[in-house]
Amino acid sequence: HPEWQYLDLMREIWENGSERRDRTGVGTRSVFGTMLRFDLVNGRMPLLTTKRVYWKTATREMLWFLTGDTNIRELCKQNVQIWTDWPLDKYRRETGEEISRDDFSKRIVEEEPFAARWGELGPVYGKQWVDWPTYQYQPDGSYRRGPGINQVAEVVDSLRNNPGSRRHIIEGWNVAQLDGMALPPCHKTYQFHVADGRLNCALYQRSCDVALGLPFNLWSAALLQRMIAQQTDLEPGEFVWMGGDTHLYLNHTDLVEQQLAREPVGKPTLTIAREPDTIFDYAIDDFVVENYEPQGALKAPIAV
Ligand code: UFP
Repeated sequence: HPEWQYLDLMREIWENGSERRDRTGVGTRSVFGTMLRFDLVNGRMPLLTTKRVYWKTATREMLWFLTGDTNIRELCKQNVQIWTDWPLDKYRRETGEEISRDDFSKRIVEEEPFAARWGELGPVYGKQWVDWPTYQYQPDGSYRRGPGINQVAEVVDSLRNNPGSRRHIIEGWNVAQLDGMALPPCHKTYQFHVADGRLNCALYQRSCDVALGLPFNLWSAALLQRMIAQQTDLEPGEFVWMGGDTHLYLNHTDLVEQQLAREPVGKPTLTIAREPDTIFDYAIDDFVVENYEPQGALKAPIAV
C-alpha cells in the first residue's frame, strides 16, 4: 500500500531525525531531503487512511489559490480556518484586543471593511500563481509595473502546445516579496512533465510538518495535477513529492505513536464529475471521493 511510504517516513524521522531548534520554539526532529512517489492511475489519490484527512477543506483552499485571492474572507465564509491564525495574531498584537478566533472570523465575514483591513495575507500563493508581478525598466533606470503573469494558465497552455518542454513550472517563491507574506511558501515549486500520454507532477516543499501539514499538501498537489491533467487531456501519471526540511514537532508524540500503530485500509479514489471550460472554473461539488473509510481523526497542537 502506497501509504506505507508516509508511515515509514514518519517512523524514520521520529527514530533517527536530528533534533533542531526551530522558528516556533517548539523543537523538531528533522531529516533533510526526502521523497515520496504515488501513482495516480485509476483515480488513486495520496489521501491518508490511517487518520481522517479533511480533503474538502484542502480542496476549498486550492480553489481559492486559483482565484488569485489573498484575503481570508472567502475562506472564512466557507468556514475554512487554516489561514485565520496569522491575521488573528496580528490583530491581537496591534489592537491588544482579546478576541476569539470564532469572533474574529465572524467579523471578517460580516464586515467587508474589517476584512479589507485585517484579512490580508500579503502576496501568498494565489497572487504569485495567477498574477506574478513584473516590472518594466525605463531608460532612466526607474521602472513601471508591467502586466502580471498567470503561471497556471501558462503551464496549461505549454502542456497543450509544447508537451515535451522541461519548463512547465509554477513557482511560489517570489524572492522580492517574501517580506510581505504572512508565511513564505512551503509548497514552493511545482513541475509538470508529460511522458507516454501521462501527466507527471513533482512538488518541492522546502519545509514540511509531517504530522499536520503533509497529509494536506499531498492531497492538494495531486488534486492540482488531476485538474491540469483533465484540462490538457492527459492521463494522470506519477506524483512525486520532495521535501527539504522534513520534520515532526516534539509535541506530536501522541499523534505519532497512535498513527504508527495503525495500518492503511482501502484505496480512495477521486472522480471529477464534470469538465469545466478552464482550470479556473472548478467548484467544490465537482470532486467526488470514493472508497474513503479512514480511521479516526488525530489531533495535535499546530506550531504557528
Ligand atoms: N507547513 C507545512 N505545509 C504547509 C504550510 C506549512 O508543512 O503547507 F503552509 C509547516 C512547515 C513548518 C511550518 O513546520 O509550517 C512553516 O514554518 P517555516 O516557515 O519556519 O518553515
